[in-house]
Amino acid sequence: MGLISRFKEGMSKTREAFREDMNLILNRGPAVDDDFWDGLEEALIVSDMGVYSATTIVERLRSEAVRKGYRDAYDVLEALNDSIAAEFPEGAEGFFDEPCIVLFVGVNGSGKTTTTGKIAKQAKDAGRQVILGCADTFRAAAIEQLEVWAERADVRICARERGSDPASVCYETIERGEQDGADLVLIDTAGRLHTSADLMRELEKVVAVVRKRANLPVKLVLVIDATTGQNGLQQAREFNDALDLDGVVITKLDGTAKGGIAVAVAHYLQIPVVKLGVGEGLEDLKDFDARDYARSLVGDFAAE
Ligand SMILES: Nc1nc2c(ncn2[C@@H]2O[C@H](COP(=O)(O)OP(=O)(O)OP(=O)(O)O)[C@@H](O)[C@H]2O)c(=O)[nH]1
Ligand SMILES: [Mg+2]
Repeated sequence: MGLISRFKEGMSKTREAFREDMNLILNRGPAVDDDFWDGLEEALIVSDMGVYSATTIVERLRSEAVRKGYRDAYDVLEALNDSIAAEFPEGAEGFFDEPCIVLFVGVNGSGKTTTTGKIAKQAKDAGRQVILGCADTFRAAAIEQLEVWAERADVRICARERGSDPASVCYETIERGEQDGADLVLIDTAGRLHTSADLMRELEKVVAVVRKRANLPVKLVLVIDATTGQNGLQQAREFNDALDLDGVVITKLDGTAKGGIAVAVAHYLQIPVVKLGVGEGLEDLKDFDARDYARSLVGDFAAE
C-alpha cells in the first residue's frame, strides 16, 4: 500500500465515525438549526479534536453560514474542511529545508528514534549532508537502534556509551557536524514523561547547551503518538511550556481513530505539524498538508 493510501486507511476509522454521526443528523433533514450545530460540534469532539478547537471550528462556520448565506447542512459541510484546515498555523512547508540542528523530544515510545531515522533518509536522498546524534544515553538499546537507522539512511552518527551526559553528546555531535560540513544535525533524545520534573529539567539543560554551542538555527520538535488521543495534548502543553517548541510530528497515523489530536495540538500551541508518521518503515513519513489532513479526518461531503 502506498503512503497516501496507508494514511487514508489509518484515518478511515475517524472518518467513518464522523460520517455516521453526521448521517444521523442529516437524516433529520438538511436544516441548519441549533440541533445541527450541536451535533456537528459533538461529532468533532468525538474525533479527538478537543472541545476548544471543535468549538472554534463550529463558531467560524456559524458566522460564515450567515455571511455567505449557506442554504443547508451540505453547504456547511462543504466548508468544513477549510475551517479545520484554518486551525493549522503556517510553517510546515520547508521546515527542515534550511541548514539547522533539530532535537526530537517526547514521551517514551512516541516514535522519536524512528522519526529521526526517516527524516535523515529523506534529507540524505535530497542531497543534504546529515549527521545523527544519540542523546538517548539512558535506554540500553537506544544507541544500537539509532545506529541501525543511520545505516539504513546512510548517514553519519555520533554516539557515546550508555550513561554518558546527553548534553556532551549533543556538543560533540554539533562539533563533528561542523567538521563534516553537515547542514542537517538530527539529535534523538531519551523518552521522558512530561510529568517528570527531573527529566524535563535535564532536557532544558540539554537544549540550553545546544543553543549555546549551535552554529545553525536550533529547532525543537515534539513527537506525539496519535493513538494516545487527548493525552497527547497534555504532553504537548507541558513540553511547550518547558522548551518553547518549534514543530510537532504526529506518528502512528496508520492505525488510529484519533487523528483529531493534530488539530487540537496545532490549535492550542499555534505551532506547525511538520511531518506525519504512517508506518514503521524508512519511507513511512508524509509531508503535512492541512487541507489533505482535514479531508482524511472528516471526509469529503462535497464530493458526493
Ligand atoms: N505503526 C507505526 N509505528 C511506528 C511509527 N513510528 C514509530 N513506530 C513504532 O513505535 C515504536 C516506538 O518507536 P521509537 O522510534 O523507538 O520511539 P521512541 O520515541 O524513540 O521511544 P523511546 O526512545 O523508548 O522513548 C517502534 O516499534 C516503532 O516501530 C508510525 O508512524 N507508525
Ligand atoms: Mg528512542
